[in-house]
Amino acid sequence: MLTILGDRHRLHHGTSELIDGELKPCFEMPKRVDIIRARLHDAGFSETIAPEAFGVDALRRVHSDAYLEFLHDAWSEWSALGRTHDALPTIWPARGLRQDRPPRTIDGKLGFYSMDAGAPITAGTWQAIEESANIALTGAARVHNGARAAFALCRPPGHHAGRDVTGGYCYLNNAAIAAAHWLALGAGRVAILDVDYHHGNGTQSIFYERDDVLFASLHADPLLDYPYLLGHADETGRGAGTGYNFNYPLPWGTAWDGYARALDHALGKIALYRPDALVVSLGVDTFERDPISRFKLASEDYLRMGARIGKLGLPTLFVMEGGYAVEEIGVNVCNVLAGFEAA
Ligand code: Q9C
Ligand code: ZN
Repeated sequence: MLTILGDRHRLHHGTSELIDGELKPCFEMPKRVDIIRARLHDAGFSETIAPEAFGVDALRRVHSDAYLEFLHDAWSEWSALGRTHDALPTIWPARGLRQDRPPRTIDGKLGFYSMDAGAPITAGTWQAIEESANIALTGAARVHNGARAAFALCRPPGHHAGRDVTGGYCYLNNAAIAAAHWLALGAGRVAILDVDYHHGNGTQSIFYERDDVLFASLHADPLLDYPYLLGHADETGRGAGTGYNFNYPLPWGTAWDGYARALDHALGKIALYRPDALVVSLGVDTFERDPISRFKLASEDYLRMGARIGKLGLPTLFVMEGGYAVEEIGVNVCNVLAGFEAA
């Protein structure tokens, strides 16, 4: 399995996030990539390459110009006020508030472009998210050029980021950017399978009205868990996208049997769609000992997950999303890739 990875993710290391009413150390940390890299090496996945630089046009297929400008300039505008700690929003564009007049000052912009306080902006965030997107783009290009599959070791993750909104540790939607690139390279249909514990609200919203990208997501029921405000089963797409969005909200405590039933259903929908390529938003926060999640998948289950995805026989790009049981994240990710290759 070809892996695309880089070092600039290290420039993004948020200090704290709001958990249970307290500021606690960020779960989304550079060590996640270190552990995955070490395990890739031990598991014999030694073919690694650095990302190429694709430029802003590849990001503009998914994100608005105003949002990209905001992300690019946020740290300099924040630090110009003498602030040295992470930039976090203090207001959000909730019901009843205008969505069409971006504020001019940084505190206003942080709120306007955020869904929560889960995506701190630091001095190196732009460099890290730009590289993370380039990692996904390089992976899509490699698979388009004939590789059977690739693993984009993206960090920060991306699936909660919408066209012009950050949230849940996400800034640029790497999976969506990869899918859009595949279409630009000539693919007619791309499917995205999101197996992160949390609903991929950003990815869903980006492609909700389109029939050239099918989105299927397995996740904790949004009535119970983050992101709370999207991910129900009755969200099936709109306009031309009607019938191309599939959500599988699952209860807390879901273990392999219940998970596999939903996964098989999603894979059946993807097979019927006959996509030219598959992007897998690969979160392993479904793991039984994940510190912020409540599913019960065991490490061996990730071999089974990879095998079922592999049986589709599609050109496939795995894009790293969540997973916070840091010591076990490498084993779980490598099990998905090994199961896929064995299929
Ligand atoms: N009590 C990803 O996995 N906060 N993002 C959870 C738990 C947000 C997760 C709070 C979780 C975001 C990419
Ligand atoms: Zn997640």
